[in-house]
Amino acid sequence: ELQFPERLNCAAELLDRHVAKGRGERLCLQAQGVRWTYAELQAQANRIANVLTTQMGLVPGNRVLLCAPNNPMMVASWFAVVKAGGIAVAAMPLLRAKELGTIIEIAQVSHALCDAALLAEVQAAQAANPRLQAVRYFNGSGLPAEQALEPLMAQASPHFDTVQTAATDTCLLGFTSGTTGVPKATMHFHRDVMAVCACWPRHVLRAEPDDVFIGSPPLAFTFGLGGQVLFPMAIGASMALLEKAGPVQLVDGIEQFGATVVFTAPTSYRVMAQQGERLRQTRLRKCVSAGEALNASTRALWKDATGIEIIDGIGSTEMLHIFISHREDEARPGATGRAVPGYRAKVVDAQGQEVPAGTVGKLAVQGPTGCRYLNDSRQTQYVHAGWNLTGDAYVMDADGYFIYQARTDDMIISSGYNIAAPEVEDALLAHAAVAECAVIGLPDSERGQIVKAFVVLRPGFAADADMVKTLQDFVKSTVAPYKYPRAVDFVGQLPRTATGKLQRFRLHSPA
Ligand code: 3SK
Repeated sequence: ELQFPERLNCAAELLDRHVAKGRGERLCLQAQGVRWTYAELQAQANRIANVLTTQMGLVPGNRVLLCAPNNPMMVASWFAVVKAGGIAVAAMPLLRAKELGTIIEIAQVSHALCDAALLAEVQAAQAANPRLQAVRYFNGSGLPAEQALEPLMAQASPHFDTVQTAATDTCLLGFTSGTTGVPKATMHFHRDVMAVCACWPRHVLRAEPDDVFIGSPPLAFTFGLGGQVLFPMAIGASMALLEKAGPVQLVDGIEQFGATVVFTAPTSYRVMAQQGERLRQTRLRKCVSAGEALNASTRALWKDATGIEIIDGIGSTEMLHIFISHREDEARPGATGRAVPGYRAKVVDAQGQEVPAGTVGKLAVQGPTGCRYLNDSRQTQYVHAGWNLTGDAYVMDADGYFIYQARTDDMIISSGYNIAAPEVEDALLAHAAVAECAVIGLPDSERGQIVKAFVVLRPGFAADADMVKTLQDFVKSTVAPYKYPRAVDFVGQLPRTATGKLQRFRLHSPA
C-alpha cells in the first residue's frame, strides 16, 4: 500500500528534490544542441512559473494547454505549470485548430504555452474559444513581443516557491480518443504521478541513475510522459528528447545521446530491427514496448537483431501508465506479463464475475491509479464495482500471466467461432510480403461476420488476386483455417493516431 503525505506536489518530488539534495549538477535533459542539468531545468521551469503567475494571471487549478513536439521547453513548461499548482493539458503537436478547440472546451483551458511552430493552429483555436485568454509561444524567432515567452522569461526570477498542492489535487488531464474518436479527459492527481513512478519502473524496469531514457511517443501521451520524463527524473537519471522520432531518428538518437532505455511501439521495433548490427554497438540495454499488442514475430525479430528481450506492457491513459508487464528475465512469448506490483488484475465475464484461468473475458484492473473522466458519462462504462475495465479481451493462465486476445471490440465472431483480430494479423505479418496489416470483422449475412484484412505490402510484391490467395493459404497453414481472411484489401497505409495506434474504427467506415 503506497502512502503519500496530505500535501504533495509531484514537480517538487521529481525536480526540486534533486536540487535540494545536492544533485542539481547531474545531467537531466539532452536534445539537439541542449544539455541541461537538474538545476538548469529547475531554473527554466521557475522562470516560466513566474511568468505564468505574475504576467499571465495563472492561479492554482487553472488548466494550461501545452502543445509542442518533444523538446526541452515543453518539459520546462510542464514543470512550470505543475509547480504553480496549475493543471497541465498536453496536446499532440499534430492536432489541428478544430481538435485543439475540442480539448480547450472539454478541459476548460484558460492559458496556453505552445511551440511557435504550431502558432497558426493555436491562434485559430483561440479565435474560436474566448475561454482561452493568455497564450505565449516559445522557440520562435521574430515573434511580436506580446506573443513570445522567452523575453518574459529573461526578466523573470529563476526562483519560485512550488505551490504546496494537496496530494489529491489534479495535476494533469490526459486526453484519450478511445476507439470512437470522441475525446475524453482523464484526471490524474499529484499522488497518481508519484504512484506510477513507484510501481512499474521500480519493480519491472529497474533502471539506474546513470541510464539515459529516449523514446518516440509524444509527451501528450502518458506513455511518453512517463517513459521519457517522469520515470528518469524519479531516479535522478536523464532523458534525451527527439522532436521527430521515427525509427531512423530513434536509432540515430540512441547512438548520439548514448541512450540506454528506449520506449517505443511494436511498429517502430520492426523497422529499427534492420539496424540491429549498429544498435549492438550502442549502450542500449532496456527496450520497452506498449501502446499496441506486441506480436511474437516482432519480439523474436528484435531479440535476434539486438540480443535484447523487449519488456512488453499494457497501460492506458485512464490508468496513467503500465499495469501489466513482465521483466526482461521472465519473458513468456505470447503473454503480456503479470500484474505490476501494486496493481491487481483479473479476467471477468459480461456480468463482471471472474472467469477461470484459460477462459477469454474482459480485463479488469485495480490499483493506486484509476479512471476518472472529467464530466463524462462514459465513466460508468470503464469503472465497475471499483474495477477498471480497460476494453481488452485477455486470458489469464494458471501462473497469473495475461495473454492478450483482442480489444473487446476487435473480437470477431464468425459462424460461431471467436477470432481475435490480432492473432490473424500476427499470422499475416509472418509472410515476407506483408509490411503491415490490420484485421476487422465485416458484417456478413451468412456468417454474422467475416474476417477482413487490410494489408500494406512490402516493395516489390504485386497487389493482385494471386497475392490474395497466397496470403489466405499462408494463414490457413499457420493458424486454424476458419480464421483466414475471406476478404483482403491492399492499402498504401493504415489509419493511425498521432501516437501510432491503429484506428480500427476508421477501417470499419473508411469514409
Ligand atoms: O499501453 C498503452 O496504450 C499505454 C497508454 C497510456 C500509458 C501507458 C501505456 C503503456
